[in-house]
Order: sequence, then C-alpha cells, then structure tokens
Amino acid sequence: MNPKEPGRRRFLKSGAALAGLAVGTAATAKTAAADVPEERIDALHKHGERSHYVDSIRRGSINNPERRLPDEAKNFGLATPLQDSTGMITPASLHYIVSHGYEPPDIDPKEHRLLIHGMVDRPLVFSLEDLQRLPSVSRFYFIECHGNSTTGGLGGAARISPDATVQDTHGFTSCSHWTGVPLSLLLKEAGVKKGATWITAEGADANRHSKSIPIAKAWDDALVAYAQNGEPVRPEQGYPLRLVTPGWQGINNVKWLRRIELVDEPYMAMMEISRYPRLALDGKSRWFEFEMGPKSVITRPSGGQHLPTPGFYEISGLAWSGGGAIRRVEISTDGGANWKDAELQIPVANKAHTRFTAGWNWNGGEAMLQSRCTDDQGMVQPTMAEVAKLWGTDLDYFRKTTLIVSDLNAIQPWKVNRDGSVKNAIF
Ligand SMILES: Nc1nc2c(c(=O)[nH]1)N[C@H]1C(S)=C(S)[C@@H](COP(=O)(O)O)O[C@H]1N2
Ligand SMILES: [Mo]
Repeated sequence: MNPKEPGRRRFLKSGAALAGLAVGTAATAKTAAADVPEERIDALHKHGERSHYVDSIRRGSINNPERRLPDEAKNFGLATPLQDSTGMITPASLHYIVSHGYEPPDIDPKEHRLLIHGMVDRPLVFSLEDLQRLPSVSRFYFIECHGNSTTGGLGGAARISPDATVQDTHGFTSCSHWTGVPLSLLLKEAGVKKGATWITAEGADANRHSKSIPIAKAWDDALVAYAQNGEPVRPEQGYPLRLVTPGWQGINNVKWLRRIELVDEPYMAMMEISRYPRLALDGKSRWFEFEMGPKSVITRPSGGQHLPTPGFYEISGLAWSGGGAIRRVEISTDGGANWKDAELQIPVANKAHTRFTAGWNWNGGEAMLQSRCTDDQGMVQPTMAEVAKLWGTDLDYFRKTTLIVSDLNAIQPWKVNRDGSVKNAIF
C-alpha cells in the first residue's frame, strides 16, 4: 500500500464494510452524571483521574501477576499494558517498573541532594531548586529493561506461552517526555579531571542501586531529569531526580539519583555483580553492553485480543531503537512472505517510541502479523532465527533456556486464527 494514501479511504473504495458504520439508528451514550458528592467533584476539578470504566493496569507476568520474584522478595517487575496503548507516550501511571531494591523511597525534595565528586576539580552538591535554575532540555525518550522480551528466566514461560499478551512479551518498555539538565553541563561546572573515563551513578533506594557508565554518554545526551510528561517524575520512576541514558539498557537510568562519581575505570558496582551473571548465554555473560537494538511490536491486534468479524482493522504498534530514530516500519500479514510499509505517526523522535499504523482487511482466514523496523543507522530488526544465529545457537536453545538472554529484539509474530483469536507465535 502506498503509505501516503490513508488506509481507511482505500478500504472504503474497495468496498469492504467498515464495522460499526452501517447501523441506521445511533444509540446515544447516557450522559446523566451520577450523584457524585460535592467534595469529590471539587477534588476531581483540582486534580483529575481517569474514568472508572478504564481498567488498564501494570502487572507482572501471566504466571506471576503478583509481580514478586519468589527468590528475591524485594525485587519486582510490573509491565506496561502496551495492548491498550495509543500514540507514543506512556502515561506515567502506567510506566513499567523494575525495582532491584524496595518500594520507592519517600523523598522530601527540599532535603534531597545530588553530589558530583571523584575525579573533578570542584565537588558539587545540587538541590532540586539549584538544578531547576539551570538551562533545561525536554526530549522524548523510551526506557527499556534489557530483560524485556527474554525467553528465559522467570518471565520466560510467559514469553513463550501461546497465551502471552504484548504486556507479557514487551511490557518492560515505556516512553516519556523527559525534562531535566544535561549531565554534561553539571560535569563542566565540576571540571572533569584528565583520566576520568567512567561515572558511577547511585540511587537513594535502600539497596543503593548503582551502575557504571562510560563518560562519553554524559558528554553525549545523558539527562538528570526532574520532570516526566509535564509533571514531576513519579515516585516509582525516581522522584525527585533520575538519570536518563537515552537508548541504553534501562538499568543505567538510575532512579532517586543522589550521587555521581567520576572514576577512571568501570566499577563492579552492585548492579554489575548482581544482575549480569543471570543475563547470559551458555554460561557467558555479556557485561558492559549498553545500547538497545532496533525493535518493534504490533500492539493491536496482539496476543489475547479477539477479532469479532472479518473486515477492516487498523494494525498499530510501536518501534524504537537505542541507535537513533526509526526510519521505516514494514508489516507482513502472511508470515513474512510479503512486506509493506506502515505509516509512521508524528513525531518520529530520536530514541523514542514511534507509533506506526497500517490498514488491513482480514479475510477471515489464518494470518500471521509481524512488524520489522529499520533505524536511521540502517540497522534492521532481526528475526528470532537470526538472533539465534548471531548468538551461535538455535531456536531450541531459546525455547528451553532458564537463563535470561538480554537485549532480545526479535520480530514478534502474532497468529490470527479463523475464530478471530490472536496468539503468540514466537516459536
Ligand atoms: N535506584 C534505582 N534505579 C533503577 C532501578 C532500581 O531498582 N533502583 N532499576 C533499574 C532497572 S533494571 C530498570 S529496567 C529501570 C526501570 O525504570 P522504571 O522502573 O522507571 O521503568 O530503572 C533502573 N534504575
Ligand atoms: Mo532492568
């Protein structure tokens, strides 16, 4: 299909019936407001809430909706309900959460400080107010856990189950409009000593999440963020301050940021020691990798959803890359035999989720829906078989492994059955 020609018009021209348009009488929605107490109305006028008919929630996996990992009571992961997503922004209330420590600390912004020290000319301490006086930037950036979409580990069973939803398979990524101070500006203020090549960033959570990061990221685009989607960063996302490392593994985006130390080598800090040994293949860990590869997924129709009748559907999904902006997304509805370009919705931002859409006329037969993206570096999203080859193994390994293989960005196939059910078909 010509991506410039709106899908809807073409489908109308070709005579396919659009569901819901042929009804003669329009049933109008009930508009009478229920009896809401005065104080409640007052509170809602001051600060709104979503409709109580909307029930989209973050949750753990289908086999562990309670989110707790049995071996480590204090670690948890809650995924974003991507199946309900539209556009490119994740509401902060639905941003995924990965916590290696505890519940969000309750930080008084007046008390909070950010310390920059180590190999600098002048160690500096910033309050939130200090930071908010400095020149700021606002950018759209995705954050993704490098364990997102893994077939192994505790989330693995959900990942490979035919009943998996896109929340199970891809829900550990979200996208926000972040506002904050470039880390480079703070480092210039502190004066970086010759030989400082890495930073370690530390959070104020009870287990002091800390991570070693090459200093090049600070000079490039790392951000000390205090706002997300037009409001202060939410407690679950790091209130009052979080480090944002655009396009890099989520683990580097230190929440409740309280300390940055300039050092001359990567430290085997808490996260290097405790996380990466489990993110491995055949006993080999891949430490000190950072950038997330090009990745896309169809969010609608997706696993667990149901197509009521044959006819027109919009295929909609998200694409992103740690390497830059998304250039192209192609869609296949026949298991990869034919591909056509999807339409990219604006804005197509650097290192951000990009919404893509394409019209599709389901003829009622079996179909296999897939999306494949290309970023502005020319990097193309691989198939699962290509990923296996890259790792020097086969699909069977990914089917059976209990290890968490990180950075899995394979093409996601969703199978549409004749009864309209949609199933995960990764294997
Ligand atoms: N202080 C702190 N920062 C942290 C973590 C943490 O547990 N504590 N988890 C990391 C991991 S592994 C990921 S994937 C992202 C998750 O960010 P989110 O919870 O805002 O989605 O934060 C990172 N930053
Ligand atoms: Mo993560």
